[in-house]
Amino acid sequence: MSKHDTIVSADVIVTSPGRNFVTLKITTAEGLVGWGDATLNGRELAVASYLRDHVAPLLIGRDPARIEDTWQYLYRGVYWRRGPVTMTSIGAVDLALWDIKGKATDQPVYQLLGGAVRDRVLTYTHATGWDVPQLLDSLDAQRERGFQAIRAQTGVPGLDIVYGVGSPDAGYEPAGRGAAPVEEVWDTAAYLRHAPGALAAAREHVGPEVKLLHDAHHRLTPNEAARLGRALEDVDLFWLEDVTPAENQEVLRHVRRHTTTPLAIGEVFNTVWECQTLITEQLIDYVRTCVTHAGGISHLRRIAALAEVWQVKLGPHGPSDVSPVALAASLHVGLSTPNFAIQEYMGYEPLVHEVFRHDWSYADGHLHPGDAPGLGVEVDEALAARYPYEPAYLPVARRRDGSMTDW
Ligand code: GCO
Ligand code: MG
Repeated sequence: MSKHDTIVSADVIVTSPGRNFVTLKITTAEGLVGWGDATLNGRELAVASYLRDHVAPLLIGRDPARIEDTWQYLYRGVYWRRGPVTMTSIGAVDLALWDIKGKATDQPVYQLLGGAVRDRVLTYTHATGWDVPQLLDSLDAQRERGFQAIRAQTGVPGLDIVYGVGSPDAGYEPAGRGAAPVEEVWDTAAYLRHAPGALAAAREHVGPEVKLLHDAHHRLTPNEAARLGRALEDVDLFWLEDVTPAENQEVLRHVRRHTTTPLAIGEVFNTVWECQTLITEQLIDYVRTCVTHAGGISHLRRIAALAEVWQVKLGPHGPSDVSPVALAASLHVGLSTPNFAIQEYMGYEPLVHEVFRHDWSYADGHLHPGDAPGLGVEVDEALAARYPYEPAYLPVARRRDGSMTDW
């Protein structure tokens, strides 16, 4: 890439090799191609439109080397800013431009971020069971695959569908195909009666060394969260995630006063400003912002820098509903960022690995981004084109009396 290279096209690819992914492809006059992930589960086409209709035309003719200036242009230069659709779009552009810079300089992106500060990135995956024996089997299966950190979710007696619990042989996929969301029934009291015992059984089963995590998925009041944190203290969780809905950060003060169970929050946050109170008041131990949904590599690094000052670590979101391009980007940040603790890795269906050919690899409970120039992921466009978008939604949840609650 010479000093005179320019962006000549920015195309959006929506593909559904088992589930929907939105991918941005930026091409330069000198023939460099950069890939960005723009997948926002259940709202894919909103991001595709934002990119196609409002961002792509503005990128044409710009200097691909000016990553930070483009970020500022798309964020600060826009009056109606913030929010998941905007920030995911900016994230996709940012990832694609870092990919191009890596390819232009023949360096993996982590080298451009200052180089490796660790040899590999610790990862956690999911274990799931409708009842405790099934959960213990699932934990065993993930340990056999080498995982040393595992998130444990169980069914709740009396509830037919529970967040995070899938069938033992197929991966958990929260989004359901179809024209409308699935409606789940949720009962917090039943969950609070059951979860501490199930997690205590999980700890007893795996012994003290395995890192156990649990996701409450935004459903509790501050006091319920405080009580759950207390009830889980002997389980020695690595983290308890998303105890309360994201809107009111101040409520975490109450939770924090009552429990020392480590807390992780942030997968639905889109900017550093949304994480600010939680980080600067040390109300959390791990910030979970996703490289795609929080404005790309450039912005995730800003979040990491603020978090580092306050001894908060990064444990980014890495569900199967962001693409292998996003996972690659998160790993480049992980390898080069001192206060990066752990990367979520749910894994992908085999077909996804064919559409997104990646240099990152998994071994022995750890991931590595690989040493290919750029992010190290190439998209097979012909294969992607064979799997068009299919409408899919995340579920919604109702209480037993029929009123809506947080999913
Ligand atoms: C996690 C998340 C996911 C989300 C999903 C929504 O911790 O991995 O909570 O399971 O529910 O990404 O699209
Ligand atoms: Mg979560």
